[in-house]
Amino acid sequence: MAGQQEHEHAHQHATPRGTHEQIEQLRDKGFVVVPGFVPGDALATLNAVAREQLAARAEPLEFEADLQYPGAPSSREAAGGETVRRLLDAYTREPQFARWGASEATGAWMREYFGERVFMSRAHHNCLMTKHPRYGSLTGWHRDIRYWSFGREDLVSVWLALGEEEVDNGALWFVPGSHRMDFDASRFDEAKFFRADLADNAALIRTAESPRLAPGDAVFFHSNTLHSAGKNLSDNVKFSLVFTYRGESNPPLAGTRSTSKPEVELRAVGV
Ligand SMILES: O=C(O)CCC(=O)C(=O)O
Repeated sequence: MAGQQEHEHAHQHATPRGTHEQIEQLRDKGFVVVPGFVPGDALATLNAVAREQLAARAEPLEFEADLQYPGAPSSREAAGGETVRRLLDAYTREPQFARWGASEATGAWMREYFGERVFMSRAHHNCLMTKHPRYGSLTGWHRDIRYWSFGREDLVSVWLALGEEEVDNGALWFVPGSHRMDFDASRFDEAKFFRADLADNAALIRTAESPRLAPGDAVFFHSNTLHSAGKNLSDNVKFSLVFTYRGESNPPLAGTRSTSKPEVELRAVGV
């Protein structure tokens, strides 16, 4: 029975092999899993570096207590108050992280998606996300576009799973096709979370999928795709490396937080 479920699960999230087909899936569903995106050796290095970085607790850091999402410690002084949620600015923090933030494979994929030069935004994501057992919080339904100000709502994030990600350790959930839906502002709360208490929203949320990620898998998702994540009920910290990209013709709006850090161009080899 377990085998059968696994088969159905795998089938449900079957990923086309080629970039072109993966892009079509992203355009259609708002997310696509790319299995084995980080090969074994690089994955072992990233895992070692991620653990070193967490142990060193070098700034800039974001704490669970800062955000106060459901399940977070009530303050930095409370039990678990020092639980890290994000090790920020992954790109400048560690060369191995930078290598994956600006990898050749990601650059090629994004240039095909955007059809023009590609830049990584360092203003949000650009982080190592850690989800801790016990004090790691759950994240309500939202679109990541709330974090940014760009001319067009068309950015793509890449979430690299350094370990296994599944429902029980706080994996992401996505609402298929939600990046193409228009929602009235009243469907969101003041913090731009999608209100799960509204019947229409709840019906949509029931269609969500949580793709299981194996270590080294990546999930690419659109900045308008509704997504959420649960708590980590396992005994181990979950590590994910997350970066976001935009096309040349869609720069951040002047005077906004999205311009706060220089971006990184992902150049084609030899250019
Ligand atoms: O891992 C989580 O709790 C969700 C993270 C997320 O959705 C985000 O950072 O936008």
